[in-house]
Amino acid sequence: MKRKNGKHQEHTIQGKGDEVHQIAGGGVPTLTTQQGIPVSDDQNSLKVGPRGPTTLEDFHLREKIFHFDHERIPERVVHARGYGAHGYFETYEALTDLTSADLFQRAGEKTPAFVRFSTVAGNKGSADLARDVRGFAVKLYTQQGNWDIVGNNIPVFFIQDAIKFPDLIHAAKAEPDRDFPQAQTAHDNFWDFASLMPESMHMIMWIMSDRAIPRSLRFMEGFGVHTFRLINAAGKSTFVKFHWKPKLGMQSVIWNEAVKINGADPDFHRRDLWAAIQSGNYPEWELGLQLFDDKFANEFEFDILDATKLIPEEQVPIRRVGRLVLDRCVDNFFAETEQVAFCTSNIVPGVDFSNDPLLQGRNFSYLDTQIKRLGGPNFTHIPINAPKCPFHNFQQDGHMAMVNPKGRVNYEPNSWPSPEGGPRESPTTGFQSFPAEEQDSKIRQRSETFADHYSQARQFYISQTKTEQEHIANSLVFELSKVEKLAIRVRLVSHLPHIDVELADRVAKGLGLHEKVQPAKAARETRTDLKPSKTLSIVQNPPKSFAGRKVGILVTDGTDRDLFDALIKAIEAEKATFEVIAPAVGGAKASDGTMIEAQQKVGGGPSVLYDAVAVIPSAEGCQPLLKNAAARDFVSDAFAHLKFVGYVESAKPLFDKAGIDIDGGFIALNKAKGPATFIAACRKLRQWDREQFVIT
Ligand code: HDD
Repeated sequence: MKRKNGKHQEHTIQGKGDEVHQIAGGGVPTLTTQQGIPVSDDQNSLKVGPRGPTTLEDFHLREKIFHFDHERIPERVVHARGYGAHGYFETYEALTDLTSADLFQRAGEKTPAFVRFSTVAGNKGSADLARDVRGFAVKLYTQQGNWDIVGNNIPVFFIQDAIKFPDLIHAAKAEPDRDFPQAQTAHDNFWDFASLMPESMHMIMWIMSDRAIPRSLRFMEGFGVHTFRLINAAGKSTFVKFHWKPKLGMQSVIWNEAVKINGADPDFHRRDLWAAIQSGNYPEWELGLQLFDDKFANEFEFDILDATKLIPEEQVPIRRVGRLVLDRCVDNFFAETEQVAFCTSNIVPGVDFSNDPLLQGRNFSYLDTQIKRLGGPNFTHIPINAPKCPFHNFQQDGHMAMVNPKGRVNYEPNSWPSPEGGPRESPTTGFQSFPAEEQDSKIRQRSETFADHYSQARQFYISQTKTEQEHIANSLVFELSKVEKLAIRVRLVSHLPHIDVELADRVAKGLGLHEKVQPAKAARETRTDLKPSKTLSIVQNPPKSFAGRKVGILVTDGTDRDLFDALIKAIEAEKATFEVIAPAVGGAKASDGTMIEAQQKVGGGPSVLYDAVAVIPSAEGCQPLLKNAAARDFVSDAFAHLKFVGYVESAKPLFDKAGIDIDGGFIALNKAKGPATFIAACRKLRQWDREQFVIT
């Protein structure tokens, strides 16, 4: 511990003794401070003697710690937890008749895109499988500026007027005194608010459905929600609603599965997106347009400006006009996903807003929030937010100005000739607002045309399969059972008879309400003439294949190598993926003595992480699994979550031990064409018939 010759010989070595420790030279760059000063020692602060005190003079220490202290920016007040990726949008055909938007002028045009998916209520570190709306925000870097479609995976919203948004979010997030529950609406404040806001009932049906627990971000739809306008070169306006349709189809998990995924892999959704892109299985959505004119708007049963309503696809079919492909993960999560700033007010020539009062409020909120989050007005200088087309204006200065105009002229009009005089407005190519005629008194009033709160809630409910209806009832019972105040439970249930009497009874029974609940006073009677819309159901719109899904294969020493290989071949032929789960992550020795590589150990890869499972132990290898709780859970959860199970005879003792009765969803793999039959069955995703025998 003594100084030798004034040097800290023994102690400067501390922290550098590791054989992987490298120093600069021979192609390894020299570590520097932010000011570019080369650093000689990054292991020890500057001290008076080896045991201190530390000197204030140590600018390297101070700079390093100061920077660390400032690493966080405010997380988003909503949609804090999110995951982004880069890609492109490709236009199928020119849409010049509809819009002058540059990205729709040429078939085959590719526009760079960045997409951020998110949950709404939870903090940045919350688990992915919360029951929640998913944000689906798309930034299109067009040749005429950035266009943001800041949507959700649900086509309607809770409220009709932006003035209620702070209340909605306060009520949905953790309660302010106790700061829980995290990332869930299953608490008094949310249901108190919802029960007092009948306009939320349509959205409540959606968030209580399986839409709010998607299997993957890749398997969900996206919606622009509001009505917008497309404007063509002649100034003609067409109303439009935006839809994103996943190429791989829709898929959700089961609530009991969601709860377990959150424990097994809280990053399930982001890991899935990352893995798909890294492996070249690029997720893809088609952009669908619902186009309609003033006549339709006037005749439609509801107000097209009311964000709690949708237009059924049966009434206005969807025209698919392009595809969105995500083909690149971010290089740096913070720089891109955290700093990306979406604004509903970012639209391009050829697109315009409608008077939806929710949208009008959003147009203020997003810009405002970016200034707070990103620290000033220059957030468009951050590469992820900068347009990819040329841009010129006279805005200047402010915090962290990165893009600074050169020259003398910083105002307009000016009499300096080009180029010194700078950019000029363009009446021909510049953004033009649609000259809608507006005239009325200035009032605070909700339109009468927004008053029907139950009819589309009913339509959504009756469009679901029996199974899906049951899930809605079950989640209402679950959420309301977490509400402490009986009056709130009762008040919420009082809305349900307006949607469906049987649903109301089922929820009341599930909650053990002893007295009959009187229906709430309705501003409008529920319409019963709205027909079921098949496209609102997930189960009635199954995917065409098992592509993009994942099989978990449970193996042990002695697993039949030929069978394993045949199974892999069938999975890969379907463009699905797999993970091998073995008693040890080091892998298993197959029947022919070769090693089967494993990605998970039993317990590390529970079946909730897979869309289907194959259980192919050897008879000997199965024995230790019988005592293994995780192995038993692997099969009993697969059964309870209605998964297809490929199996061999020697797995049967494990099924017996888990109390499983083999049904039609179990496919014997060692029969002729076993693996192919198994994968073909998996295309149905779940053995729904089994649900009547399982209560989760
Ligand atoms: Fe919002 C973020 C979607 C209503 C105010 N919202 C945000 C994000 C999405 C949505 C996807 C995350 C964007 C990202 O990934 O960075 N919001 C919606 C949809 C709505 C909606 C589909 C209804 C149709 N939002 C809404 C209203 C207001 C806001 C009515 C306020 C009046 N939303 C915000 C915000 C956020 C936001 C506070 C938080 C972080 C951010 O904007 O960038 O400004």
